[in-house]
Amino acid sequence: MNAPTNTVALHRPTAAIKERPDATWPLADVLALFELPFNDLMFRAQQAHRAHFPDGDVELATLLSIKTGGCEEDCGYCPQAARYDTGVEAKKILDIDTVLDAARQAKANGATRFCMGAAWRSPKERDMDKVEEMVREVKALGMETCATLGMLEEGQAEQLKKAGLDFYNHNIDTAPDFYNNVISTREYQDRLDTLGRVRNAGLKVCCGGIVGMGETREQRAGLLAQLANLNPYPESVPVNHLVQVEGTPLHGLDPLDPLEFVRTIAVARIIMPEARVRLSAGRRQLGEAVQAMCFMAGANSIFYGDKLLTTGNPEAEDDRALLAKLGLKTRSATLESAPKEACGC
Ligand code: SAM
Ligand code: DTB
Ligand code: SF4
Repeated sequence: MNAPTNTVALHRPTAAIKERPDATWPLADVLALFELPFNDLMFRAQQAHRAHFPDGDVELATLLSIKTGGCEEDCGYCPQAARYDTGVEAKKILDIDTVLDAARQAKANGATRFCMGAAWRSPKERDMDKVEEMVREVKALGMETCATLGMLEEGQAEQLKKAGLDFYNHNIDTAPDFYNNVISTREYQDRLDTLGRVRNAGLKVCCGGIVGMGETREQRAGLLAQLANLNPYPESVPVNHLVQVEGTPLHGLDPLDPLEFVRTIAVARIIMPEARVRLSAGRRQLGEAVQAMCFMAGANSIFYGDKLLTTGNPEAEDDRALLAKLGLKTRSATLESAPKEACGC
C-alpha cells in the first residue's frame, strides 16, 4: 500500500489551545445547537471549521490492540469484556517487535499518529515497563504516540510522558446521567480523575465518547458539554458510533439516525473549534455519503487501517479513495513528532 500523496503541513500545533477561564457551554446552549435546522447547524460548523483549520486537512491515526480481550470491566458496549460471550479471545500483551512492525507499516501507509490500546481496567507496574518501551520506540520512528490503557494511578501519566507519549486517550463515553446505564465497574468521576492526571503530567488529552447507545439527544448534548467544559477541552475528540457486537448488552438496539450522528459531529466542531474531531468507530456502517457529511460538519481525523481494536474499519485503500474523491488532503507529520536527528537542528 502507498502513502497518500496529497499532504499539507500542519502549521497550527494543538498546543495553541488556550486555557479558558471558566466553563462556557451550558447544556441548554449545546442542546439548542442540536435543535437548529440541519442546514443552519452545518453552516455554523463549516464557519468554525474553516476559521480554525483553513487547510481543511484530515489526520490519519492508526490503532493497534497491544493487549486484547479478557478485561474485568463491564462496559456494556465492549467486545473485550471477559464477562460477555463475544468470541474475542484473551491474548497476552504483544511483543515489541510486533508493535514496531505495525507502527512502521502505519507510517508507510501515511498515518501520523499510532495509538496503542489495551483491554485493561488500569495498567499494572509490570505492564508499564513494556508500554514505555513501545512508546519510546514508536516515537523514535517519528510518529505521534497515543496510548489508551484504562485508568491511571498517581505517577503513571508522568512515566508515560517521560517515555515520549504525546496523547493519552481516555473517554468519558457518555453523559453523566446516562453513564450508569452502560458501566457499573467504575465511576464517571474515576474517568475525570484520570483525565486530570493526564493533563497535569503535560500529556495532550484525547477524550470523546460513543453515540447510539440508546441515549437521548439531550444526553448526547450532555456528553459534548462535559467535554467542552473540561478546562482546557481535549486536543483530540474521538466520536464513536456504537459498533453493536453480538454478546454485548448493547447489541440489538435500534440504530441511531445517521443525520443525528452528523449533528453530533457538527456540534462538537462548534463548541471545541480547535480540537481534532475524530470520526472513530462505526465508519463501516456509516457509508461514504454520511462520512462525507461528517467531514463537511467538521470531522478532521479518522482511524485509518483495516481494523480498530477487535472490530472492522474501512479498508485503507477505500479510505484513500474516499478522501481523494472528496478532494481532502491529509495532515503531514509535524516536526514536533519527528526524530531529533531528522529535523536538522
Ligand atoms: N480499556 C481501556 C479503556 O476502557 O479506557 C482502553 C480501551 S477501550 C476499548 C477505548 C474506548 O473504545 C472505549 O472507552 C470506548 O469509547 C470505545 N469502544 C469500545 N468498544 C466500542 C464499541 N463497540 N463501539 C464504539 N466504541 C467502542
Ligand atoms: C476511541 O475512542 N475509539 C477507539 C480508540 N479510542 C481506542 C476504539 C474503538 C473500539 C471499537 C471496538 C473494537 O474494535 O473493539
Ligand atoms: Fe475493558 Fe476498556 Fe472494554 Fe471497558 S472499554 S471492557 S475497560 S477494554
